Amino acid sequence: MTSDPDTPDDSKLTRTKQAWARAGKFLTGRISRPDSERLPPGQHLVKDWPVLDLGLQPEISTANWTLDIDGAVENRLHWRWADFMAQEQASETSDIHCVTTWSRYDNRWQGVATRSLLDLAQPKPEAGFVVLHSHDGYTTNLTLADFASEDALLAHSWEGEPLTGEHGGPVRLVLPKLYFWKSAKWLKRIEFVDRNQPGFWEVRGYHDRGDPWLEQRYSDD
Ligand SMILES: Nc1nc2c(c(=O)[nH]1)N[C@H]1C(S)=C(S)[C@@H](COP(=O)(O)O)O[C@H]1N2
Ligand SMILES: [Mo]
Repeated sequence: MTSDPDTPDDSKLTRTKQAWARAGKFLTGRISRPDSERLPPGQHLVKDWPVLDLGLQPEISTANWTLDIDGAVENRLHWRWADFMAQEQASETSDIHCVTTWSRYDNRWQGVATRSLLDLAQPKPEAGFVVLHSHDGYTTNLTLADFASEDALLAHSWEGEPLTGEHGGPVRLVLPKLYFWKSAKWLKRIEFVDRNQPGFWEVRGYHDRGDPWLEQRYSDD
């Protein structure tokens, strides 16, 4: 133990701050960048919003919509539309970066923060990964830490309007800090798992993580 008066080490505040540091409290995961550095390497800006998918756009009404949250969680959840809309609502404005090189700035999303979902579902200690399952058969994988990003949403609205079918409505993930293929459209199930399970594009040569700032487009092997 040090008795150096400049390094008080046992105040209540210090202990509280240490607990916050361990929990990652207040970590936003956001980096503020000047405008000149807002576009990740190799991207170009678009003003429209391209539609990209497997060519099969399932039509799901909110009346028939359900979302399952299962796997390695303490509390499995099965939400119908009213359950989902009764959750705490969040808004985020974020940029889209698609691996096919287009980016779109300032998309205003509304939905349920993934962190709210995690508070309810309580992933078990072994749940280090998440698999998203969609109605078109698409899957994509994330680490729990990426899924828990502060600005990640299960989005039901874009620019104040319900998310259209072609863009993944009723509900899609929006995870701004990774390339947009990680943001699964037509979400139907969120599965927590103890091992990484590469999804549709990840087994077809896309990078496992997909950080646009590191240009993690395709895997090296
Ligand atoms: N269910 C599902 N989600 C998906 C896809 C898909 O084919 N099916 N394509 C991904 C890809 S490659 C991209 S770039 C974005 C496109 O979203 P957008 O059509 O709303 O622009 O959705 C992602 N999520
Ligand atoms: Mo994409």
